[in-house]
Amino acid sequence: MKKVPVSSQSTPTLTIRGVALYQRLLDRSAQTAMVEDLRRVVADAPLFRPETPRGQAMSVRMTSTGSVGWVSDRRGYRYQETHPKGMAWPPIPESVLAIWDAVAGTERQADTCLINYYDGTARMGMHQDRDEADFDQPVVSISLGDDALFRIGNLTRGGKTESVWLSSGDVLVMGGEARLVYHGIDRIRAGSSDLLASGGRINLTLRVARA
Ligand code: MD3
Ligand code: FE
Repeated sequence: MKKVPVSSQSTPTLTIRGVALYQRLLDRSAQTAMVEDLRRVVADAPLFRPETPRGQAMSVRMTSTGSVGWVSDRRGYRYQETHPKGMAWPPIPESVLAIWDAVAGTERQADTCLINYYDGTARMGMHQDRDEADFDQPVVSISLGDDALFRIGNLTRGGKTESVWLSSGDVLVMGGEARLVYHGIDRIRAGSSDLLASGGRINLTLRVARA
């Protein structure tokens, strides 16, 4: 059996509207090791700043790993087999896949991991994740670096929302009815973590994109 370098915690510390939160699932050494793996990824597949289909630059910078990666430009949101610069995406690091194995609760393996980088002023507006082929497959998110204020809404836009601060090492699992809820990141608490030498926040989202 593959070694999973996380605490043996098997139940969420908090569940909000069906989103399971495992706080500090990764200890500091697991976080440091994951950041090292991500530095190698970003050296091969640099972060880029996507444009929305309406031509608005996003504040979050991104890259991907896996057989496909998420991109956005004037042609729309989609998964594709290559980075905008043309190369194949790097493989998903083993350290990251181990988290999927520990918490996703599905037989399928993730085929993509999106890497989002937030500087102190970046945010992500409320949206649904619906570019994947099978909504029965969960999404797993890993937070690294500065704290972020995560907001969760409803299955349709608008209505009451709930917010929770995410910290470095936290893992979220969105499955079942939570898979299609609106969600976003309102703001980053700049300087709240010293994990990343230049500050900011990394969020990883593991997904099954293809059918
Ligand atoms: C709830 N990223 O990349 S991760 C995204 O922190 C995205 O970078 C945010 O939303 C971030 O699409 C939030 C938490 C998350 C991810 C996917 C979800 C929450 C979700 C899908 C359904 C419901
Ligand atoms: Fe999302």
